[in-house]
Amino acid sequence: MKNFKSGFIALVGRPNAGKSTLLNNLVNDKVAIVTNKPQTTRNVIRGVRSDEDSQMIFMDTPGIHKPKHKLGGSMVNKAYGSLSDADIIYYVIDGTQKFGPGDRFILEKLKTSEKPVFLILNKIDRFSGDDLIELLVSWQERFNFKEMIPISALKDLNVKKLIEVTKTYLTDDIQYYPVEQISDQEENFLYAEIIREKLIFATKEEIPHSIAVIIENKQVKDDITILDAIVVVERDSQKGIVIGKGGHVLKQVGTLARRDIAQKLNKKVFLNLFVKVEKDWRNNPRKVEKYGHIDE
Ligand SMILES: Nc1nc2c(ncn2[C@@H]2O[C@H](COP(=O)(O)OP(=O)(O)OP(=O)(O)O)[C@@H](O)[C@H]2O)c(=O)[nH]1
Ligand SMILES: [Mg+2]
Repeated sequence: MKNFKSGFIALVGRPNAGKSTLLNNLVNDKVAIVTNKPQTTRNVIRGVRSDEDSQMIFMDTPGIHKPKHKLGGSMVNKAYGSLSDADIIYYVIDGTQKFGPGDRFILEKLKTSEKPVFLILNKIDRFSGDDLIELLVSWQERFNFKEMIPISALKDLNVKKLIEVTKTYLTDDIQYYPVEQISDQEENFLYAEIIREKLIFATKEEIPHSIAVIIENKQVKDDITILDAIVVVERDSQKGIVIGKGGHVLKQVGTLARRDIAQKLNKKVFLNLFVKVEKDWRNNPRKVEKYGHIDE
């Protein structure tokens, strides 16, 4: 193919900046779960965007934060790991949030990389033009960004421009993935993530962070897929909340997740959810590996 270009792009930033929303927008599909709660993403998720003369492999990463558990430590390490795999780095920020110690910390990390770093100023649908210029000026002074691009990942503002600019930085000429492939995720991981997304929305405070989901069994019978999923929590009290009075919370989660999975599969889905308590699993390296989907 003449003039074909490709490359790997890491999306890094603080939790809740909109990295997963941006990944989904860039690949025109929902490959990563999105919630309004920070620290939603726990793994590096690759999304592939192919067109006639380019292929971009975007790596969504867990939000960089000060870890309080082994799980958090593993999440942050994965985000760092993506920096070395990348050719280009998008530093995604939530433009509605003040510059803080978290940003300072990430910028120090980015200074040790020699790769082009773009500032992706996200959520511009939430503020006015004058504020935007002021913000861009303040960020310009903090780091030698190769590009600064204001966008709204959610409202799809300026994302096309981001893609065009990124194309000019691609240097490889290898087609890494078949054109029809948009993600590197295992099916069962994706289903577990969809269930986890619904559970995060259905719970609050520490519970969303304490939840893990794994698919224990999958059976395909004619045009029906039967999934058995285990929802892991850290305490008995959390188990009660996740199940809800008369099972109503789990039932609601199951309905929403089943709908999404059926849509992905274009098939009928039966979803059985089981809740299990694994005391303090987020601090147990072996359990973090198992429930945090480390080796997928
Ligand atoms: N208003 C507005 N909200 C956005 C935009 N992009 C993302 N959001 C919202 O911000 C929240 C966090 O989005 P995510 O995409 O999950 O953020 P993330 O950076 O992947 O978060 P972690 O996985 O926790 O690191 C969600 O409620 C999104 O709907 C945007 O452009 N505008
Ligand atoms: Mg995310």
